[in-house]
Amino acid sequence: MSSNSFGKLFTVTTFGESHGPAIGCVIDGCPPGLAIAPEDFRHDLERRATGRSRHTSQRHEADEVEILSGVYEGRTTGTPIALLIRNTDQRSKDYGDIAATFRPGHADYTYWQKYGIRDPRGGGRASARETTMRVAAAVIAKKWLAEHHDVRVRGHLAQLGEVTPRGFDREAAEQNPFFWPDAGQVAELEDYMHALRKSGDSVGARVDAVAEGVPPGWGEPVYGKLDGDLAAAMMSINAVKGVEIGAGFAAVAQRGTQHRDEMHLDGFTSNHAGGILGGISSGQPVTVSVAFKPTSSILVPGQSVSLAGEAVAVVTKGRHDPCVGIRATPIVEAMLALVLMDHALRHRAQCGDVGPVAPRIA
Ligand code: EPS
Repeated sequence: MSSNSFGKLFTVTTFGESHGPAIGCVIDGCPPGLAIAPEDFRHDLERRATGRSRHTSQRHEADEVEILSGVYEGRTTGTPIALLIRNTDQRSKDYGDIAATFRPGHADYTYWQKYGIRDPRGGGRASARETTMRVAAAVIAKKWLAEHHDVRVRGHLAQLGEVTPRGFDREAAEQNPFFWPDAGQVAELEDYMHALRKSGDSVGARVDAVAEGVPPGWGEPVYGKLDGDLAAAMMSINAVKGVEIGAGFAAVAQRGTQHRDEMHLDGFTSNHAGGILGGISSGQPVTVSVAFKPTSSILVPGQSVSLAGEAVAVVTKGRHDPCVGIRATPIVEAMLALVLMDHALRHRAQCGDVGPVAPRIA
């Protein structure tokens, strides 16, 4: 069974390939009565889109959302919500060479080994184009979480190659094409990306996201841990090679006296746990950090093999991202919102009768 669905009570199934006629998703389990309109999707889809800055792939899609079902007179009805976005700017000829070989570092080889067939145009379903529908589905989740729990999800680019922010201003992150939290470094990043593009190479990135307002109790311990589902959700994003919750790998060198978040009636003294203890939200901000590998589609020749089993040097031309992490902030936010939405419904289903439990410290 091929798994293209995500979530247990708020389920999202995405479909479509990068150069097919359209991409889409079906959301099942959305509570009724939520006001949703096509224009609600515009902001986040624009934040994710290619072709909006010179630092990303120059593919330019309108990304107009068609709501095909599940919404009546502007409100969700509780029935499946189907969203569709038509592809309008495919350039399949760019992938002619790729059909006969495998880009090192890309999913070309593994898709071929698994299915014995692949749609090479635009990387088929392995293309980052697929993330468009995750962002669209999360628009609904973000809205419901904000209206019912005052939960807000925000992310930023925390590292670009070897460059890290000198300062931190979350509002600044929304004012530049990098989602970078230090306005004073944007020019430096632009120079960095200019040099990278000229080199024909690519670079990795780190994206951090936080969900504020998450009440304690979300997450199902042992095999339904909130952090376990968050890690799986982030690993499902194209090019992700690592996920940290809270202190993450820094916890290795911490002492218990440092890592534990001591508790007082007015709150915790720190948040090394990233808002999750024992797989269940603590009421602190839920924090996640995601590592993106450098894009595989690059102009620098790489050693590979052809479908015919010959040694070849692969050079990938066309429209690609020198760093997929630059547009990944809204995608990481989306997966964080989708996991929280699913667990909010799961917690309500099982523990909806459990009111606030004293003492409540965060
Ligand atoms: C992308 C769509 C892709 C690329 C890019 C991002 O279009 P295509 O499938 O035609 O290549 O422009 O994919 C990559 C990450 C890359 O470097 O090739 C998207 O919609 O995010």
